[in-house]
Amino acid sequence: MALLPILTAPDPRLKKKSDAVASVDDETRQLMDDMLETMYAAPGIGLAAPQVGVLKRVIVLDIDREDTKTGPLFMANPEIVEASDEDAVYEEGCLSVPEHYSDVVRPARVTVRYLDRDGKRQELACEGLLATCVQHEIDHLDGILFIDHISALKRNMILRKLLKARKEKEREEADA
Ligand code: GNR
Ligand code: NI
Repeated sequence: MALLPILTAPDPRLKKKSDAVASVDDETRQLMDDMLETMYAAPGIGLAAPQVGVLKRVIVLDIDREDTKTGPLFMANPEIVEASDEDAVYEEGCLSVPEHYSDVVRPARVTVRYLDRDGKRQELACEGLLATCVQHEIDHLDGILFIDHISALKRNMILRKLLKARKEKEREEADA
């Protein structure tokens, strides 16, 4: 297992569309395991492969680590096959948009079809935070961040602050 560095916006790799995996092989499983460790350490409740610079359609989720009944979810090639007409609003955050939070409107319930860690086809009905999180992660696979769902004014303000924070960090590192 290994901790992987998490990319932050603005980064061109976060805007790219990721490729489907041909099969869930040992390399995919290694990626899933490293992503889970990275997500737990962050800490976060979901992580998508492009956030660690790997442009593959792989996500991991665990919305409640305390809940031992439902362990982590590993998904390759996840697809939303059904979405409710009813919407829900959640205040979202993202490990690639550190320290910024905004309300995002999405379908309240979705059904996701995917390949699990064993390469077995699965379908899962999601609601609540899990529905929000799985949609947030699948967005990453299509180069979409939660800030793409809010007003351009707010988005550009956040992106400006992220760039400024990065430049300050680079300056500190250069001075050290
Ligand atoms: O850790 C995370 N928390 C979160 C909270 C509300 C809605 C979505 C998320 S996902 C985020 C981790 C992350 O950036 N996944 O891509
Ligand atoms: Ni995210």
